[in-house]
Amino acid sequence: MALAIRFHDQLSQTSTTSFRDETLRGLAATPKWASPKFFYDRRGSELFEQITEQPEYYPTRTEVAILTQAASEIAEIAGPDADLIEFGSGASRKVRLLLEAMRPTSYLGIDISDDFLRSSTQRLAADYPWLDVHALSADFCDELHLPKGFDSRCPLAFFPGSSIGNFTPAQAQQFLRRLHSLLPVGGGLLVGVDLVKDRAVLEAAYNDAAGVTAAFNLNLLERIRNELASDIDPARFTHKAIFNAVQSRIEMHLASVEEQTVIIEGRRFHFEAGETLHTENSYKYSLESFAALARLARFDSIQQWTDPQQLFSVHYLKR
Ligand code: AVI
Repeated sequence: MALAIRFHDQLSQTSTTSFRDETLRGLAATPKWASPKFFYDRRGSELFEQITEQPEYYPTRTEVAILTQAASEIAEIAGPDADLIEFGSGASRKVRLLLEAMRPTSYLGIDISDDFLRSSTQRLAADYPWLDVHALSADFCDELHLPKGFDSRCPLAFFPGSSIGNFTPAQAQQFLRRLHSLLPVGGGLLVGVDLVKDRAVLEAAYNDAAGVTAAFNLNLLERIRNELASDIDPARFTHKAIFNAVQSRIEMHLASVEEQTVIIEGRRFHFEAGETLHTENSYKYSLESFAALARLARFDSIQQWTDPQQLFSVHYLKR
């Protein structure tokens, strides 16, 4: 019999306020920006799942292939008492490979997308009746506390998908430091990191021919139109994704197709034709540059796995 999921909510009651306040702050800045964490309402989470199935978007299938090969080695390094904590659990598909190899007692999924988290952890609880499943809806960019009732002596934190690349290197280091203090000595962090490569391969991954990434990016404007008092029209913006080689990052933007003024919560924001709203960075690392970043956060790099084409990497870090 599946144990009931224990659902814990740490999303502040102010999450709508923070969407509103951050949106207004980003649009008032020069250049204009928006935080990528607001991509993930239900529609955005669904679109992201579709992105992972696009032929151009290599990270997901490559990481799955790496994890499939490495799962038993990961289980061995983690040890028999390890429990799993997944950050940004989304559809929780990759973690199944680890659950099957490790057979932990407990699993904690953490995600900002509340109802998406509920349905994916419900599926895990149904499929793994031996697993004690916890779900925590939280913004892990904020201060994080493990929920009461999830007691693990030896947790392995899992942060897949190169989500760490959506932080600037300074923010990534800060996030790793916070994880370092959250984990007990001996605790591990398994993190998926996208590798720097040919511009053409990178740009294709963020400009899929089916237009799913474009819809994902534009969905942010749908959210502004639906959740805030706004006349913003997504049809008057286009998706743009380019590789910035100096910063080693893919940048996603929404470019205004014409000169226009939009109203959000009573405030007016002017766009020149072609002016962009910078919506996301996706940093790409080398194996060495990521290991160096992890060392700055006082983690030891225990093992790294990659694919034959060196597209993607998975790092086992230990506290
Ligand atoms: C979630 N994150 C790691 C994805 C990425 O590749 O940076 C988000 C994404 N944005 C556009 N496509 C995918």
